[in-house]
Amino acid sequence: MGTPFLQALRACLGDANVLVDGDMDAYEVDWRKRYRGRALAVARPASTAEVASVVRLCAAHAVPIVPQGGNTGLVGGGVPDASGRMLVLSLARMQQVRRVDPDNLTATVEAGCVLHALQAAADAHGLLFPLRLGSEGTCTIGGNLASNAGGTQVLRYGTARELCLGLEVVTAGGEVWDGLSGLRKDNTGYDLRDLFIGSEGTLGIITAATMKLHPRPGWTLTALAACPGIDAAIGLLRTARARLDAGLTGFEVIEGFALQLLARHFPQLRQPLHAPGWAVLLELAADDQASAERRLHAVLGDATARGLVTDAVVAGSLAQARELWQLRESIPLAQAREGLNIKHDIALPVSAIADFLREMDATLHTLVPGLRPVVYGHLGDGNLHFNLQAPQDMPAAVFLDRHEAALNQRVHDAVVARGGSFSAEHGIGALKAAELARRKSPVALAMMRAIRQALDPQGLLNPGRVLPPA
Ligand code: FAD
Ligand code: 2HG
Ligand code: ZN
Repeated sequence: MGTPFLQALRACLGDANVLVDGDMDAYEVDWRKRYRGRALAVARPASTAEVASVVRLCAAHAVPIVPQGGNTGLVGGGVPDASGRMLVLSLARMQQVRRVDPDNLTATVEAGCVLHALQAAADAHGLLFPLRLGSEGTCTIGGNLASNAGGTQVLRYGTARELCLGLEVVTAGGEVWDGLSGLRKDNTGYDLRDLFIGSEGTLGIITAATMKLHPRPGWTLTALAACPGIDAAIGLLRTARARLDAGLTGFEVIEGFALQLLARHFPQLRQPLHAPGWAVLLELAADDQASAERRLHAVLGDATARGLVTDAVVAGSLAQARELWQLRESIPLAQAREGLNIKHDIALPVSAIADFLREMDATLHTLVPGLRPVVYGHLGDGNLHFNLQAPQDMPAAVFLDRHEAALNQRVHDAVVARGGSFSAEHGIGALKAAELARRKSPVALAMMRAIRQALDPQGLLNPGRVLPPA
């Protein structure tokens, strides 16, 4: 039977939707297998009303809640801690696409709707939902919004925040806020929507969202180009921006060692360029095939003439484009297979990136000889994944234990000194809560704590995440 809390939870959701003991494993460990906690139970509500009832029950019994969508988060914010006291509130059963409104260019979906399902729903109407992540087959719109996900199309369409018009949220008190507006203009007071986006489950439970759709481009073309160095890749970005403007929809960089890891762990993936120093994956959209090809060749021709590009392949079909994207999207998996690594998800002004990388190259190896940086990311919007793999002969656990703190400090100091961010798109979660407390100004921290206190006075929503205890 369990405690009065579990009995009430079962009465509310039905026995099948309250998991305990051995059934909770998949909910208790994060994608990277870096955070493994223990939950009190897992609740799987099917509607907003059920979410509200569960939250009211938690408030009455002082049970902390960790909301969970697809559990693909990379900062340990979506799994319970080790206390055995937290309830995992999974939104996975709330998957409905409530409405697609082609004239308003919006779709309203439930929080547990998988990102790929929303992309497909938009596509079925001849429209585009442009958020694109390697985890799109599993991550959910609720999780995307709670972490303000970025991905590969941010330079053209913005982050999850910029794609969201309205939200439905269950508050910490178990009330439902219906803010599912589809309006592009609405200046009626404080923007509550933007408070919840990026709050990682600490201010409310997102149960549904109205997202912006876009017209689907007439033609999309993808190319992979070899660049001799990061300066050349940035030169290519400047050229592509100047010539393509809003037609440039993706601009990803991959450093040579990341390609070597791909070859080691995914030998079946064809690598069309021969051992480039850096590779750039570039995507452009145009009205039709002829204009897409003309514009892309102009960019590559110009860049080649100036020595920025030494080799390039252009996808001749959708399948070939998919293959090129698969290379890029498989890097996090190749890294995971190589062993647990230290992730730095950083944003910098594009103009500061080459200098940052030079400083890292000159200093990090003296801290940890044999260190293996894996550098790739969304150069088009200034977001790099500057991830550090252990030296070949050092077990990952020893590497993290001995060197994580010092490496984080060195990397984040260099980022902050250049006006950058130590969390560009993955959020704070448990991984970076202490770093946030260290690096945010006292004024910013005080405002954040005041907001959290006002919206969740009992401190039951994802405690310990984003803001560490004062
Ligand atoms: P979860 O992992 O379940 O949760 C993430 C956070 O949001 C947690 O703090 C959780 O408590 C909270 N949360 C979840 N649902 C709700 C809700 N309904 N209401 C309130 N809080 C909630 N991220 C990027 O930004 N860009 C990328 O390119 C990218 N690529 C990735 C590639 C791979 C292979 C993987 C594994 C991850 C990648 N990610 C990327 C990270 C991750 O997929 C995204 O952060 C995604 O948005 C998380 O969605 P989710 O549904 O899995 O959320
Ligand atoms: C990506 O861009 C994701 O592939 C994951 O944001 C990055 O695993 C990472 O560090
Ligand atoms: Zn990324």
